[in-house]
Amino acid sequence: MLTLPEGIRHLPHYLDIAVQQALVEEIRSVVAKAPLFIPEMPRTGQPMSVRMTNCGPLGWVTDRERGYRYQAFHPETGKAWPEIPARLLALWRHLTGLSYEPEACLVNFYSDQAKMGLHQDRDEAEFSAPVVSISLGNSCLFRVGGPERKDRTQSFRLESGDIVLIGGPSRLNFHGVDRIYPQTSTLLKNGGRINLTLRRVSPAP
Ligand code: MD3
Ligand code: FE
Repeated sequence: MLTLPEGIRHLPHYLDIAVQQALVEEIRSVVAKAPLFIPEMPRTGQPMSVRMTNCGPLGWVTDRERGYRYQAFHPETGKAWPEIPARLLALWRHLTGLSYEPEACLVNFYSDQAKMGLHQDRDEAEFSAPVVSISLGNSCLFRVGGPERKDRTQSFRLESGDIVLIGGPSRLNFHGVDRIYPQTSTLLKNGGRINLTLRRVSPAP
């Protein structure tokens, strides 16, 4: 039996195909204004295999010199991030019941070879707000552990249209993406996977 850690809710097949397609179009328009960049590990400059961009007042970026951070502008164009599509703000409102908006929507693009190592999300100043994660395109094997790196982990599959809500006691749990399963979705014509995470970054009002 697979029981997720307390505070993590997996909503399989939450978004229907039409909504998934509409989201992909909206993300294409975000990427046209804010091109995908290759994030670098702090200090080593080692490139990550996932490509990223953001929408919203703040975006998550990382490079060798300045490390992990949120900032209001694209690291290469210097332009403000595009707005978060209204459909995503409505989803956040509906799923969280919160009266304030997310400030960042991180867009992760995984090629079929990409992965993301086990890590914590701790660059936000507000940990009481949940993270809302939306999966589009090919399926992945997702891994989640506890608040310490040594804690036992469990893996489960995330599919296109799935949503994961991460909150409360699991907000600082270690997690990562072990692999993408090629050809498990027809949503993205060139394969790969998109993950969107909606986040509150600064203290909630
Ligand atoms: C569990 N992204 O962008 S989203 C990330 O699928 C990230 O692209 C993964 O990890 C992805 O930082 C996973 C689901 C997620 C997000 C935050 C979490 C799971 C989490 C925070 C704590 C525990
Ligand atoms: Fe993360």
